[in-house]
Amino acid sequence: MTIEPGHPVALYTTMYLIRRFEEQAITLYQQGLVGGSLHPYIGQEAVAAGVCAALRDDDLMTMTYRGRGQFLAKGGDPRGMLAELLGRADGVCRGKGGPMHLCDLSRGIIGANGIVAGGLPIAVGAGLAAQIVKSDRVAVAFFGDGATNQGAFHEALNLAAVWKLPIILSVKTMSTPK
Ligand SMILES: Cc1ncc(C[n+]2csc(CCOP(=O)(O)OP(=O)(O)O)c2C)c(N)n1
Repeated sequence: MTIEPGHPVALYTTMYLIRRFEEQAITLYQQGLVGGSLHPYIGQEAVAAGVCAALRDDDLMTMTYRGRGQFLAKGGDPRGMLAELLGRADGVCRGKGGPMHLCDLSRGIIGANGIVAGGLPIAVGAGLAAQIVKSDRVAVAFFGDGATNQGAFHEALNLAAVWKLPIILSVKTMSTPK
């Protein structure tokens, strides 16, 4: 039996994977094994699962430092991400990105960003590139409501609207454990 993306079982499986990964990540962080800061995605699993279920593999995505949920939902490798958190050479960014700067170009994950609103202009650039090469792929930017106070947020939305770019904006407004 094939379970299609978007099926409730597939969505729940993704949400469960994210929750369990984050719980383990918190444990590892508390043990001092994760470099930098760790911003949990617990409580927002459904957002990543739902949005990413509607994406194709070649659609592009940016997220924040709280981006591990989206990384998993877009098909990123849990083992590679875990190794990345631990700073290992077999991590998805060879251990140089850590928990806040994940990317996996093979899955269209063009980058998590430690700068609030930093992913929005990058997603707009990805949308512009898709438009220029006449691809029907889309670019998605995940961000928190704090990003709406940044100039980059307004500049990105303005350009996306004026140029009619294939951009999806996914903002979360709930508070999350820091
Ligand atoms: C440009 C910039 N200013 C300040 C910070 C420090 N900072 C880190 S997280 C954060 C709060 C962001 O809130 P929000 O965008 O709602 O996302 P959340 O952390 O709640 O997911 C701030 C101000 C930063 N990373 N980047």
